[in-house]
Amino acid sequence: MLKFWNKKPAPAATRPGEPAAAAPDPAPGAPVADAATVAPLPLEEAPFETEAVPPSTPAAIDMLEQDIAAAAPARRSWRERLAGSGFARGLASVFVRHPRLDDAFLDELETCLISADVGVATATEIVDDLRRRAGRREFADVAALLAALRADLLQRLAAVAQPLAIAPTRPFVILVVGVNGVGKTTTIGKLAHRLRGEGRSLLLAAGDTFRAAAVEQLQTWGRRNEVAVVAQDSGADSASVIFDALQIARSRQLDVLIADTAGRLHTQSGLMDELAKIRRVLAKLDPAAPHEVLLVLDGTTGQNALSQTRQFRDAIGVTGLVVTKLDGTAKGGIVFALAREFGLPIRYVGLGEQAQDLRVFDAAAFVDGLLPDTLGGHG
Ligand SMILES: Nc1nc2c(ncn2[C@@H]2O[C@H](COP(=O)(O)OP(=O)(O)OP(=O)(O)O)[C@@H](O)[C@H]2O)c(=O)[nH]1
Ligand SMILES: [Mg+2]
Repeated sequence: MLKFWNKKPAPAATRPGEPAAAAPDPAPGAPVADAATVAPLPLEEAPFETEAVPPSTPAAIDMLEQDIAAAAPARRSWRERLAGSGFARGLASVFVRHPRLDDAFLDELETCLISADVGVATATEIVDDLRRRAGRREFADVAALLAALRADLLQRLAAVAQPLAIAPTRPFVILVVGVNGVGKTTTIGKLAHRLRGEGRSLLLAAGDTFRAAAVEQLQTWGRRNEVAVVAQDSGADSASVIFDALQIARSRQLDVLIADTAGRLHTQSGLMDELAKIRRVLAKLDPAAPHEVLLVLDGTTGQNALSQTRQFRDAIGVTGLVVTKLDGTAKGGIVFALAREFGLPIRYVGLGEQAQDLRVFDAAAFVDGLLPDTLGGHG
């Protein structure tokens, strides 16, 4: 139950150009960030004024209602979230239109998997196997075939369902990359919410210095989760923002630093160069940083996610994936294509826009959310 609310954000917490005196003293011997460019940080030292709001005041009731409204989607299951996906709807319709387990059913299943972004190779493998086994009369009914399909899909995700383990290295640096609009900043906000909930101390770095609104968007998430954001004016050097943030996170011995990056620069090669520079600069402070490079992919972009993964992997290295927007109209099958093609760990999926909607990737919940629930009379 939410007991405390932000009364207001710490004034000037992230305003550039604030006098250094407002910032708490760094640890002795720690590198000192440039006060002219890095805003003073509100961290353990009462970053936000909070106060208990008696539940009877109109403001408190308003807050409570907002809280309940925000919390409600979290209770929705994977199945509810994935029900609108092309995969789930397509599959449900195959089972309705083909009540009998015959060639037409299997052909249509294959078409359905392909159009749900699973990829031709995977779809063919899956259906060829089912066809062989159906020929051997292994399936008494469609329900038995569905169970076999479930097992096959699950097995394809077993190796990639690896949650992000935050190593005790302090600070654990997470660099978040991806093309524009995929959900990087939103994912960082949700991740901050999750990590704060686990009791970790963290810092966010507004490394997307290309878009003016990007800093503000990250700061909003920071305020919401009472997490400080290191930012400079837009147009600043992204690597230097993130470098400063790492210095600060180190001097304060914070658990995690999450760095946002641009999704678009003037040219795509410019973006990859900038990301490579961020890596180089971070390595000067900590050769192991970033400890995780999270590539965010938009689940609605289909096969394009494959070429994005290839590009980012080859240019800067990727250690984990986040697939967003799997609620709504995404087809969902892209997750299987990614698993087959790259075998990169899928850390999280985005099942909505709220803070609670970033879920640790759970292969069984995901597959069950895509498959028809009951077979009502088929078989
Ligand atoms: N439905 C849904 N929307 C999402 C999800 N994740 C992100 N979004 C929305 O996608 C839009 C873009 O998200 P951003 O976080 O701004 O994307 P970005 O990658 O930071 O974009 P740039 O900063 O332009 O590179 C926003 O409207 C988000 O609310 C999700 O899991 N589900
Ligand atoms: Mg962004």
